[in-house]
Amino acid sequence: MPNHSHPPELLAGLRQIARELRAEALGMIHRRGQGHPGGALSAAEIISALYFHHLRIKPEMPDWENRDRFILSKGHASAILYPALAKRGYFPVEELDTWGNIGGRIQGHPDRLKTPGVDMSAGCLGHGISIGAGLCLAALTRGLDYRTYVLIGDGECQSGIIWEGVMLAAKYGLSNLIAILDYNRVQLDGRIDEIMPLEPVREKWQSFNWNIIEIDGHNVKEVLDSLDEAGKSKGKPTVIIAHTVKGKGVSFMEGEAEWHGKAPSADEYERAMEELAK
Ligand SMILES: Cc1ncc(C[n+]2csc(CCOP(=O)(O)OP(=O)(O)O)c2C)c(N)n1
Repeated sequence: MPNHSHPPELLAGLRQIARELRAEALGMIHRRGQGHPGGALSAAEIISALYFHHLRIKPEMPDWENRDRFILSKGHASAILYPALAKRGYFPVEELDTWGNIGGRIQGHPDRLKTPGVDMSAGCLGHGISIGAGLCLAALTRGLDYRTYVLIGDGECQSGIIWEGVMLAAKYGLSNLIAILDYNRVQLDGRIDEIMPLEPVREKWQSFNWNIIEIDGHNVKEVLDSLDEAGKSKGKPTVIIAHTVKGKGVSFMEGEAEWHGKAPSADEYERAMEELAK
């Protein structure tokens, strides 16, 4: 992948935001007593780079028709998305404390009809690529130049509908569709390799005629470079295969399926925050 130039202050700022998003996400999960820390923490740099630099959005106009769309297809990782939306001004930061409240705007899984800035309701895994492809077709037919970014999980790729969407996007040459695979190699209760092997991942997407970029998903420079590079694709959708670590940033959560969907106790939360502060 060609090297793009980004000012060091930008990279440092995005790293810092990723740290803050992780802390916010764990705080939300701890206070609520439920949530999905593993897959939230693995996506922190990706969300930071998208929401605090790359996406063409206007938080004051969440329905602006030519905004870039972002779909958190792995909707269970909402704890990393909501703090980013709040920090960008889609809703007050204090509202994060209402996460999951019945009737509230910030639901456990993303709800497009309730939360400003959410472009697709998610939670039932698998649908982001197909809906993203639809949004991209809509852009082309309406003469709009927005792009659609879809964050998917590796466990999520076990859903057959992922591959239906992948075929469709290639058929229509949707270069305005960018999938980001959070390849943390662990799903709900075990390792991908044991439950349903996904390898060879790169060759799979290649055989579906997608443009492939492979990065370290915790390296903000590589994340930014890959997003820039994806924007240059002609006639092919792009998948950014982001190698990540489930639970990244908290040693006792890293790589552990146990932390897929469990809230930290008071003691665990304290230890986690100490690590994140380093
Ligand atoms: C259609 C569907 N099947 C099963 C589930 C239950 N479920 C929630 S998260 C998850 C594992 C997802 O793993 P992965 O995509 O790797 O997510 P990550 O590791 O990034 O959190 C499963 C099976 C679901 N939400 N939707």
